[in-house]
Amino acid sequence: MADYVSNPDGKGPAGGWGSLKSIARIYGESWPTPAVLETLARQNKPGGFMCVSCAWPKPKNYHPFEFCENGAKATMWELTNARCTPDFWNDHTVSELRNWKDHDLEMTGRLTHPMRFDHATDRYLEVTWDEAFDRIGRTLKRLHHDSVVFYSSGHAGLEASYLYALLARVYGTNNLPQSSNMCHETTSVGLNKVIGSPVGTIVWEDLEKTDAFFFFGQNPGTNSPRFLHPLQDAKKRGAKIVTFNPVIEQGLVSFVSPQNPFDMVTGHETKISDQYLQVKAGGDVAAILGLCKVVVEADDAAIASGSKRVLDVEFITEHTTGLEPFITFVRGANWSDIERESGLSEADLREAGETYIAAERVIGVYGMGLTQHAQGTLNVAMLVNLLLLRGNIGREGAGCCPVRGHSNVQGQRTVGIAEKTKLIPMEKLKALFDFDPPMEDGTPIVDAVKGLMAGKIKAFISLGGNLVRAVPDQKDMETAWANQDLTVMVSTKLNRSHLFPGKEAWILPCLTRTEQDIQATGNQSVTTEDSFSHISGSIGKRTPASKHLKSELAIVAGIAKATLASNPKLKWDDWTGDYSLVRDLIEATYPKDFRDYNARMFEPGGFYRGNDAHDRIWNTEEKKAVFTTPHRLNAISFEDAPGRFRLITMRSNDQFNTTIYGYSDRFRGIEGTRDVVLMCEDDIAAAGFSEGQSVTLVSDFSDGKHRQLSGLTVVSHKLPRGTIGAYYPECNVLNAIDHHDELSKTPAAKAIPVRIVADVSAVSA
Ligand SMILES: Nc1nc2c(c(=O)[nH]1)N[C@H]1C(S)=C(S)[C@@H](COP(=O)(O)OP(=O)(O)OC[C@H]3O[C@@H](n4cnc5c(=O)[nH]c(N)nc54)[C@H](O)[C@@H]3O)O[C@H]1N2
Ligand SMILES: Nc1nc2c(c(=O)[nH]1)N[C@H]1C(S)=C(S)[C@@H](COP(=O)(O)OP(=O)(O)OC[C@H]3O[C@@H](n4cnc5c(=O)[nH]c(N)nc54)[C@H](O)[C@@H]3O)O[C@H]1N2
Ligand SMILES: [Mo]
Repeated sequence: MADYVSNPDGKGPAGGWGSLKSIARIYGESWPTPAVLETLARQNKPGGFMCVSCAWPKPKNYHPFEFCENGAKATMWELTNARCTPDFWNDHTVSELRNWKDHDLEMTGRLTHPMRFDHATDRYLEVTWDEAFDRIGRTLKRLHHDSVVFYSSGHAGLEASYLYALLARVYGTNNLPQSSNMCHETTSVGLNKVIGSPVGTIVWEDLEKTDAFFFFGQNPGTNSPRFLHPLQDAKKRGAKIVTFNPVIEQGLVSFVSPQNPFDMVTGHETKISDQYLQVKAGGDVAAILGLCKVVVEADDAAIASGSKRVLDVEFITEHTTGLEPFITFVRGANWSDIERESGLSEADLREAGETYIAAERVIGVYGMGLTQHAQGTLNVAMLVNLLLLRGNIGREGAGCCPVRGHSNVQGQRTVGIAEKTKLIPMEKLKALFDFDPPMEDGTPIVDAVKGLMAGKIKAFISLGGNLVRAVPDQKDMETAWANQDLTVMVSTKLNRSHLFPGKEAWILPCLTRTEQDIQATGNQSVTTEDSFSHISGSIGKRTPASKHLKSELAIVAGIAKATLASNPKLKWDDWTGDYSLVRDLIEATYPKDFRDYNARMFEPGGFYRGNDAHDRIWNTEEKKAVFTTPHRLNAISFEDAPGRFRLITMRSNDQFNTTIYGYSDRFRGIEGTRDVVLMCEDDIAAAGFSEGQSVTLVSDFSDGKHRQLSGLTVVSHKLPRGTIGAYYPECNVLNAIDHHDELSKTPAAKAIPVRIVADVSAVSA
């Protein structure tokens, strides 16, 4: 605790005027009309539209403006006046655009027309929708179903997603990987393994009742800023917050609510974390082991003195398995190993452990800092161990809270976008649609990318996303992507994946959730599911960016009609005309989750789909919650070595994944560039570098393959020794496709082994 200060580099609290200024900057660049304010006022409210940014839940009792800095940026980014029309291609070729930055590509504006890539001229050309569907259908019919992948990024609503999964299965494949394969697959696999739930267990009311939040590798200030409001409320009623993060993230330090006039005028900030522990990247297994050790020692002392037990014995006996070997391991662990592997002191861990014991109800929050590691599922299991010791799952004010990414990433999985057949009620699909669903598992992202590189995957349909930029081994991915027979991208803006067109390549531009979606029965609403498993309706009211756009659902139906044999049960036109019919199908397929779906979709705060672990029903193999004895003390797959660093790939406050809004990471004080590497002063000195020097990061992964990223400026930042940081997606050239979580195959993007060398030009300059 010694050197934690509320305002580490004088950068000011999260929220507040900085947040309004940051929104206004995007306004200056691309905000079209004052009508946007009207749109923002409807964001995340019943009868309005659900944010296109992250999956943080929408409260029943909403604020006047229920959006955050980054949700507003995401909305305005979509509502830009700029248009990337067919004329754009009169002046540019695809080869030339490869030299453009991600930011500049998306700044060209909303895509307006369906386009086909023309190899002769190296440009995209305007086509009609009929031509696009017809030719895509013909190519898909020619290809083998195993060689085609139907990817989705978590944007599209439940209705389009359900039909997309149906299209893939009737076509003959379960190749339905999703963006969550790169983030919370660790949760789907790891949390499911230990508590039988692939998603978090808490609901909104738990946030209001908890006594303590333990944060592991999740950054609410940037990635789920509306979370800062319940955190601020919790602090006001005396709840404690303990944070484990190698980087000091401003949103976890202090917050000024832009929704609160008093706070805004006085600059009154709420201190968020009571204790901030700068764990090493990959050091959480040991850190959590330390916390468990404090709990077990306190319990042993309670037994010896005959006082009240610290473990929740009743809960453990009735609901869990595996305590004995785990507790033996904990007793046997020694503090010097824990300190070395976590980078934290025994004293600091004891203090955090005491906070954990003192709290009656605890919520464990986590994000990519736990999931994107070679032992990510072990990280998740360790957090669950800690929670189970005191019965902190399935009880009011307590539980496990993985904070999801894309706005509908969780929901897409719920309605069938999944490569694993065991997750899908195939018999129901068979009965509803009169076809034989494929019974072999499909491919997750890592295997799909490897299949591409090996030439086995020949076509990718992308419902959103920018996979070329999002996956490891980006350079090889560019070549492999362009070698495909067919690439189809359903997109809103131009991105790098469009610049590596397959032999036949299409861009199909779609409406976004803020826009009207007029079909045969009028303006359609769609639904999404948030991180707390609540389903909310969303209605767009804005005039579409172009009259040539189609909805995601209509595009899916268009491809399906052109590809699949006719079948009277597949009523693509009827479904496109009236999305409530699709909701009926979802309800018929998943009756327990979607009871009275059409009637309940506009309930304030959304309707709750339910969660068995929340009710202490454990759908694990053991039918109990499982204690996991760790097989190692860190979450990485390599040894430390002199000159080898653990690279965290970071998100700035000015991006949404591969969409780069701008070059201001104001919370970390980095302005005007993303080409930086953050290191602590001692590491800079030990390596013989100086601040401002230009360096190259070189992969030090065990396969020995050469991967590098040059031209990064060294910036001094308060980090643990041996842990360095640089931005995603730029760093994806450095990661290896084989570097992933052992069980879930989530790419390990938070501790990439690298070396650092000085750039020659910089040395001689
Ligand atoms: N504005 C904005 N919002 C977003 C996104 C965005 O890019 N921009 N992306 C969306 C998506 S798809 C997702 S999945 C989520 C991602 O949201 P988060 O889960 O918050 O993801 P990151 O920012 O990648 O990393 C989270 C934190 O982990 C810390 N960390 C890194 N390594 C370790 C470690 O070994 N241990 C611990 N304890 N901490 C570590 C990092 O310092 C960082 O603060 O956000 C969603 N929301
Ligand atoms: N090194 C490293 N790599 C990472 C990560 C990391 O932390 N570090 N994070 C990983 C994570 S968590 C994720 S989720 C992935 C993200 O991977 P993806 O989901 O594939 O990428 P995005 O950047 O979210 O996709 C952006 C594109 O989506 C399109 N789009 C935007 N809105 C819509 C819409 O409403 N509909 C449709 N159809 N298209 C739309 C736009 O054309 C835009 O260019 O990256 C992963 N990669
Ligand atoms: Mo994500």
